[in-house]
Amino acid sequence: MKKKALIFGVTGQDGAYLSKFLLQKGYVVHGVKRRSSTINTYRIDDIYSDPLIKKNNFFLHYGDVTDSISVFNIINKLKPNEIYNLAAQSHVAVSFEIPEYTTNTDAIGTLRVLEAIVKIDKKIKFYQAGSSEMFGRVIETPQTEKTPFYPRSPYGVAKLYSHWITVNYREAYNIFACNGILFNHESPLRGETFITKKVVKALCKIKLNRQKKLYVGNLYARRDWGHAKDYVKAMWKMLQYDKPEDFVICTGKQHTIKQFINMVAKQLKIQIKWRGKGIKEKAYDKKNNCIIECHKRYLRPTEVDTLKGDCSKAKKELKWKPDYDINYLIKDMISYELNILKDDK
Ligand code: NAP
Ligand code: G4F
Repeated sequence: MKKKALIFGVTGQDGAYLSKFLLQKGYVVHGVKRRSSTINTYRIDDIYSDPLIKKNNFFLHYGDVTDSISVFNIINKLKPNEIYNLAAQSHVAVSFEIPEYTTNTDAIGTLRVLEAIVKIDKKIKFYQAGSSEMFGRVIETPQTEKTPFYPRSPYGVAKLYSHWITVNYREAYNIFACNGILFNHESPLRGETFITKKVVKALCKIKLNRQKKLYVGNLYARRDWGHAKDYVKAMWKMLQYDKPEDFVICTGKQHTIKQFINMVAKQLKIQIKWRGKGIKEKAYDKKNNCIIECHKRYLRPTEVDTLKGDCSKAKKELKWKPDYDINYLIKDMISYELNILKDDK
């Protein structure tokens, strides 16, 4: 019998990579997509034409984690072996603008899925997409599974609720429920308003004279960036482990936003020089044109200044390690972007 997986958030970056990964492992994959006025499946459309993936193993269902009826009905109808809850309003800055919606989706959405599992079939394994944002104003570096949390945004607080409700349902109802505490992971399929995608896309356009300037916020925040391809493998490994536990997934290396920009510029052979300080810091190309400026619009009311993880537990217990480094990640993102720009003249 083929294993059946259900992915909430299938149309997102991780949903797309996880779907392909599970299909290649021989799973039947069901995904929940939201109704939207425009088609929102561009990240998974290629699944249907992938020669490595057997046909008739991938199905989509309309649903929403803010709608407990749809959550219950889908799980009840499918009775999957594994559920991956990747559904979230995942943008930290936006969570300050729509805190109530973010909480409903990112916190109570998880409760709805867990409650359905307990009512329908306690044997269903559950993965919760937790975040390094929960460490927020970090208490120690590097961060491990034992580091105390201190979230700094409505998003981080909502994810912290999801973390603890997952632990609580695991202990209260003896279900196989795991929290992945994933540090930032990126890819060509990353949402356009996250910093890595925003920088790669803009610098590719600047290189091809299709854009003049990029506006960013805090250049000195530090992040531990990995590749989404590696991280979805860790999600799956957590659900194959012999007991349900929580795991930090990261690379253990960190860079500032400014270093990330410099690395992208270097790979694109754009020479840049930085001048100025604070919000007035700007980057200039070799003709002295200002191509990057900071704008206070992109600063957050409370920032997470630094994140750097330690994934020793995942390495030891799950035999997981990241295969891709930041240079490969940037190369992959640039090549995807240039390919699109080439076709989009
Ligand atoms: P993403 O690209 O923003 O994808 C989020 C997915 O959730 C999309 O499919 C989105 O649907 C869906 N969604 C949003 N609200 C929903 C709702 N109310 N009901 C059902 N589905 C809903 O995020 P990602 O980068 O793939 O991340 C996946 C998960 O991991 C998220 O929970 C995120 O918070 C968490 N996480 C991400 C990272 C990271 O660095 N990427 C790190 C740690 C944790 P639409 O396509 O219709 O918008
Ligand atoms: O790319 P970001 O928006 O990602 P952030 O806030 O770290 O959150 C991402 O990673 C989390 C894991 O730690 C996930 F849980 C979450 O769902 C999401 O995937 O911002 C990264 C850093 C921040 O410090 C931000 O202030 O980049 C800084 N930044 C500077 N200029 C900017 C910008 N961020 C964005 N989005 N846009 C800017 O112009």
